[in-house]
Amino acid sequence: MDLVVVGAAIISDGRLLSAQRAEPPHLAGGWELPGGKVDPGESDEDALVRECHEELGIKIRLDRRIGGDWRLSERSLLRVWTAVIVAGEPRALEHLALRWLGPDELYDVDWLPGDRPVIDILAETGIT
Ligand code: 9L3
Ligand code: MG
Repeated sequence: MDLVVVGAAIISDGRLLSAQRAEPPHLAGGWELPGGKVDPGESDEDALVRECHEELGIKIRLDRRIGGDWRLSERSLLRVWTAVIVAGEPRALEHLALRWLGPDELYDVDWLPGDRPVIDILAETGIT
């Protein structure tokens, strides 16, 4: 069974939120869509709302799924939803930094390889 990781493409005022990982060492410094592992017995959607609260201190509402299962590694896959913030202001509680990216800035950060194809879809379809 693959480990399911969920990620949020949080969009606000036409900009996408990117977050710089602090760990593990081989991923630290890379940028990702915030999120994390789904716990046993938890739905993907609940996990994503929980992770964004833990990592960013915000409450989000999921909007639409982007693509299907994005392979992260031999054992794990990534599922992504677009989302909007319904409460709070994102803070880097577990990341090194946060950055809002406008439509022309989507490739200004060094995305983790697993997230790149998702960013390509966002760039093609537009983030607003
Ligand atoms: N991961 C990759 N892209 C993402 C996210 C949220 C996570 N957008 C990878 C990094 C870790 C694993 O998935 O190897 C689990 O993520 P986390 O629970 O450490 O955030
Ligand atoms: Mg995480």
